[in-house]
Amino acid sequence: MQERSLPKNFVWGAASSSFQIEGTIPGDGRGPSIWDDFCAQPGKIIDGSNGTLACDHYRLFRRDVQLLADMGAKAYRFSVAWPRILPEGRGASNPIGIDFYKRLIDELLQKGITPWVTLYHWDLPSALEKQGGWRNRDTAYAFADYAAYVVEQLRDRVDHWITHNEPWCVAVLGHRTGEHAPGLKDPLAALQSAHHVLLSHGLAMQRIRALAPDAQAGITLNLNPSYPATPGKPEDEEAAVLFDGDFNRWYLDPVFRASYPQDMIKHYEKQGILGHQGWNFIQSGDLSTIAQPNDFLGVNFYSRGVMGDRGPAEEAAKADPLRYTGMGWEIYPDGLQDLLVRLAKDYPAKAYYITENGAAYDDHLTADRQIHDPHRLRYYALHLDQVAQVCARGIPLKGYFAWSILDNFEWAFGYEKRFGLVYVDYATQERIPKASYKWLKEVIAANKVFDVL
Ligand code: IFM
Repeated sequence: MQERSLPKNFVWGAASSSFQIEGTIPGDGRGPSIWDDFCAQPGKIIDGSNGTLACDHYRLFRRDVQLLADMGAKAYRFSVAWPRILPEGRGASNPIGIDFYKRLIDELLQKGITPWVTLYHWDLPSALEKQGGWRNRDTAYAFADYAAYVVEQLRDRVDHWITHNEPWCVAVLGHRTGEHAPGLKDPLAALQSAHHVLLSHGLAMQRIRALAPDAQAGITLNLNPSYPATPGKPEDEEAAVLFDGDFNRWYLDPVFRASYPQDMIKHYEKQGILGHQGWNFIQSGDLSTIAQPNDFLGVNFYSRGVMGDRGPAEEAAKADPLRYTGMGWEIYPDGLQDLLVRLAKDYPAKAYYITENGAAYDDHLTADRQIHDPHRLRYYALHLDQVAQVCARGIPLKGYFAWSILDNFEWAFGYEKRFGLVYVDYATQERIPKASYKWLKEVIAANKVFDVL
């Protein structure tokens, strides 16, 4: 790997989300979310855990901001918990909740770290789920009102807004496969939810523009470039187009082109999942609402999809930490460059930011309480090498947020999967910066990616 510089003013940061790190302290006015409810259902979270304490960031945030500052982070991407702000999802607000974010942001600003606020990272207020959650169009309007309230409260401190994190996960993992809250296995509910989340993005963008005209605002999508296992083999090629449609284009097209992809409309129709009301949940004018001009697209990149049979050798390779992460996700750094080249061509944006990228691996504390995480460090190095190459091609990739600053609650995997640059000893809440953190700190200081292998 050759040494490569990043552009001047490149935004280096790390990311987190509310439910994954904050903890839910009784008596602070926060209402329950669908993730509290999901965790309470036996068998949903692999280690039976929940978000009650998580990283106790709600109380320890100053320590965590110091860790970001020590690493040299220029920006921190975190999410606001909707049920902390509006415990019932709409109506009365909770001043203790908004005050928490004001204190967090003040701490960041004092340390010269720019806050990037995600308005929705999956913790929907339970009260709204009782009314149909994202299947219900009203939730899109409730989200826009919540977003406007948060922007009003924080616009004196915040200039970077992300409406949603990974609508694909909300729709598909939450409503089609049931792996995430609210745990439905209903493909029609997934399509409805995807549409209402996208609609709520557009509605919230309008409110952000009105309230904070000088702020930068956009959405974060998790994108997974797809490849045929055997290039040229028609079934694999077709499957790759379908995967791309379901995973990427279903979200990119409405946001950038005010339309849903025709081939996917036909595909879902052929699957017979639409019911007698057909596409009625998409109302006239929705797509132009969704396609608000964005200042940037946030891209969460972890891996790629390969469609078709890759043979038995590939199955065996899953145990190889140089080829697969601890999540069983293939390490394919070239995919990051392929993806950004494709985005720049098909979905041109003023700016792109990698708003998440990182890897879970099993970490082991040494006797002197260190974490040597060579595989995670290698993952970062290989991906940052691609980031530098993308920038060198003149594509406006303007920043990179590592996922995540801390080990945290990895949804259905509970605390078993560690994505942090900083190890969290959950028994004591001690924070231990890993070798990858120390390496990234040097990279940020040099504004250069260099070899570590
Ligand atoms: O932990 C998640 C995060 O909440 C959303 N993007 C992917 C990460 C790793 O799975």
